[in-house]
Amino acid sequence: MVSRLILVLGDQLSMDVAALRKADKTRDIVVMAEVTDETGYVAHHPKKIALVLSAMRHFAMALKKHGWTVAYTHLDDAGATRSIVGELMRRAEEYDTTEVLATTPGEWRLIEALNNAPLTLSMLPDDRFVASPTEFDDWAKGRKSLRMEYFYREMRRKTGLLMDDGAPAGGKWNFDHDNRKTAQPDLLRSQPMQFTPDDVTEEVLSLVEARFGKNFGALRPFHFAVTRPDALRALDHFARYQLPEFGDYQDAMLCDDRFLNHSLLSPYINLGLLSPLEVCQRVEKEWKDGRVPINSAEGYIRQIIGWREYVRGLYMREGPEYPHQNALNHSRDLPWLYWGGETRMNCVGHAVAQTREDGYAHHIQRLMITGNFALLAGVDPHQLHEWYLAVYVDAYEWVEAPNTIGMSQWADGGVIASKPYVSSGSYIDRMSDYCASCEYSVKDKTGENACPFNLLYWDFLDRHRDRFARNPRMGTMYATWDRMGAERHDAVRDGAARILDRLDKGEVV
Ligand code: FAD
Ligand code: DLZ
Ligand code: SF4
Repeated sequence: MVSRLILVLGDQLSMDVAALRKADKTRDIVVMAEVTDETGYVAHHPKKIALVLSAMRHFAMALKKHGWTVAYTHLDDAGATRSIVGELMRRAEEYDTTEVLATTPGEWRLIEALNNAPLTLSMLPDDRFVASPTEFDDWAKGRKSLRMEYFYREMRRKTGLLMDDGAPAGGKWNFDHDNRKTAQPDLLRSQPMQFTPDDVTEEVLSLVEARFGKNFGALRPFHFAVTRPDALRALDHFARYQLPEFGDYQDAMLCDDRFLNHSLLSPYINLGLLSPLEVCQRVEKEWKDGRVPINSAEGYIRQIIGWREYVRGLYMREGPEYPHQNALNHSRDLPWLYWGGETRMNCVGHAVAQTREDGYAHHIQRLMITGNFALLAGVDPHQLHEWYLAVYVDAYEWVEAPNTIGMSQWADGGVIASKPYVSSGSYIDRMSDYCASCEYSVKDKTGENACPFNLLYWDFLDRHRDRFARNPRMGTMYATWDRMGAERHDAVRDGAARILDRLDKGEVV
């Protein structure tokens, strides 16, 4: 019988991925390829490239151990092409077959490239997700608004997670109300598990250093898991030591604790090393066994079968043009401070420094610090999208674009977020300890020393009054603004213009 080529992409590293389940070890060839189109479609953080390539190499070794024939292309192989399709064509010639079995890629870019390739392609649904794109579309059809909360309830019913005889465990679907505690620095708080690079990873680190050392981000130290057994250890560590207080501190930020109780599991789930359902089942078990309170278990499970599934469904539904949306017509260039340029804003400085060093920032830092600032400053959402796609080790367009374009920048005109996620400095002050050591004063609403978030927040609302004043969730904000009076309005507008002018001139803000 003729061999088929079984494509396994760098974020499909699961023995259970659809194309491998359908393949035949005795005759098929697994194709895996490190290619410059993938390592270079944005200037990825060096840690992200190292993580993907090392995890790919380890996965190929595991496949071989399980008896598969693997045609693996290393980035530096002589004769290698630039692209996934190029490598499939090369292997097709080598193995004298044009038949390819693939699991649907996460991104439209690659789906389209594969569909246009002169190959006999079968593209199987990526069933690592709880909901298929069709299920999401069925849920979305005919709804006026696509609120995550209602989709999440469907996912709870479908998976049976945290369900009690058809009703939500604990009597409520959502315990977010209990999840807004501020955190204190705590030396005893457990941090995500770290791993020491083995020889394979060291070889990848040298390659990445030589080829991508100039990209934004520190390559070393490198402590990520690159195999499924290690990713399972990271999950176990999180479930035992960090999960119990995950809910309480989900929205908190601290200068000296970059991770708080966040799991740092997104890189492993997105690569395929962990399945989203097994992660949720483990979390549910911790709650069932009485080791974890319901607000933490529910809060965590909601992030995965709620937000993660929802953004994926939305990305597939909205199509390839979604990352180009710009409902507010924002056009400011991404300020240099996002690439590590000097800033006096302690919160942004911390979020960016940590992004550079770790390739990681947690959700509230992404949404309410870097995202919030960009939205208030009117940054071009596509430039910001490319930044998020590049700088985080867990970034793939299917999950990053809805979070950036939709949730964070309101650039999709409100498909995801019923109102823009904007805040003044007081929210940041309440949820973090950044303001206490900032050069700006969060208490000052106007003047040279006023927190830029304070100035830009009111200026943003003022600039977009036509769009948002009638939004029922924003009425009180506009009423507050209106009560401030003309003199304060002028001071806010002048102060905001000063900040924006400095950004445009590349001066320190
Ligand atoms: P935890 O706080 O421990 O959360 C648990 C898990 O829930 C995560 O591992 C993740 O799988 C899932 N999750 C949580 N929130 C979301 C969400 N909003 N969307 C999808 N999944 C979620 N997440 C990515 O995986 N890749 C991205 O490229 C990405 N880009 C983002 C860009 C912006 C502007 C924003 C606001 C959020 C983005 N997120 C992204 C979502 C979220 O910030 C990360 O999933 C989370 O910070 C990962 O860290 P963690 O594993 O410690 O998360
Ligand atoms: C992110 C990434 C990188 C950096 N490199 C590769 C690679 O060399 N080969 C590969 O197959 N995949 C890589 N990936 C992951 C892909 O970009 C990912 O599969 C698509 O973005 C679809 O989600
Ligand atoms: Fe950020 Fe403003 Fe607080 Fe400074 S004062 S840390 S700029 S919110």
